[in-house]
Amino acid sequence: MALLLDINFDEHNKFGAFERELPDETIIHWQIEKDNNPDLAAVRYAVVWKPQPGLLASLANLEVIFSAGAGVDHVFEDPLLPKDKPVVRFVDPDLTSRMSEWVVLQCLMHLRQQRNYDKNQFKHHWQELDQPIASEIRVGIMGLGELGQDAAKKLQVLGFRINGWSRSRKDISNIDCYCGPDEFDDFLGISDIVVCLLPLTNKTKGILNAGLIAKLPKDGAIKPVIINAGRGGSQVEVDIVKALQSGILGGVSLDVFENEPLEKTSPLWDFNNAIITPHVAAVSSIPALARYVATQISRYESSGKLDNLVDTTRGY
Ligand code: NDP
Ligand code: OXD
Repeated sequence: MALLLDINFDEHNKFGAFERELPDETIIHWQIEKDNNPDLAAVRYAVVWKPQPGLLASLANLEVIFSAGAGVDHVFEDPLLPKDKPVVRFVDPDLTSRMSEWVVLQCLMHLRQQRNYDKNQFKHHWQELDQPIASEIRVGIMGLGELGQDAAKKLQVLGFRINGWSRSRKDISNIDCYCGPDEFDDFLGISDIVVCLLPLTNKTKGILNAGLIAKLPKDGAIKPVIINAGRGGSQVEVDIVKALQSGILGGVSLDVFENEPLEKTSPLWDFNNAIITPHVAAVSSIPALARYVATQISRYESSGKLDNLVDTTRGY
């Protein structure tokens, strides 16, 4: 049996992790070995991030596709994706904790006006700024999945008031849960900070747009803020730029972009109240990913079962 790895974030040279976790399997590192025409006939499992289009279709004995990240939109972008193969996404406490760290950091950056203090520091300017407390702020989390629910819990510890919005109805203690398009406007109307942790699907594409921004509260303790670490395809950057220019939005934190890397000419780089990170909110740890894949393969081989299967009709 062989496992094929087609992931492009190998800079940390942690590939030994897969060999350690799956010592009896042949591991084919596609990015390194592709020019040597490796034998793909034995490949039953593939772990991919933005796979080379057509590669998965060329694996005659492929059984399971593992996404190297929590999101799977990059897998579905392959026009030749074999539709009959199960797709498993990466769900792991390591990834979840990383995302919650980022989300909590961003909420606090905006709450405590850290960017304004940074600006004043560089001017050697001593000035106290208006300071609401977390319990005055309503954070609306779009996407109450693995990541959204963990971020919610950690924000609650700091006192933030949490609302959540998902596709299906949820009942989670201490979270005001909204669901579906019918309850979206009510959810937005009470969300001072919107945190988007949605997958990219045809229903979530472009959802962070001027219409959404117009529905955010005007009576909050801070001006509305948008935080997005879901996918860049969910945001309409031209609308976000206009809302920052007009002052409707008090700030944004964006980890993902319509086009990545974000173009050098994008106006988003230059707002003091726009915090930009290069799609690093929750990078998959290679050792954690290798452990996860090895556990799943062992379970699959003994029982035929897999966790965290993607529903291909929903797209996530
Ligand atoms: P989950 O599948 O666990 O959760 C997704 C949530 O989004 C669910 O609550 C789901 O609702 C909700 N949702 C999906 N479609 C809709 C819709 N049309 N309307 C309302 N709610 C919707 O995913 P994760 O929490 O694990 O990950 C979320 C996303 O985060 C990933 O898909 C990926 O794009 C992104 N991500 C980004 C990273 C980064 O570094 N920037 C790192 C990791 C992930 P329901 O519960 O009803 O199904
Ligand atoms: C993911 C990501 O989906 O890093 O895991 O974007």
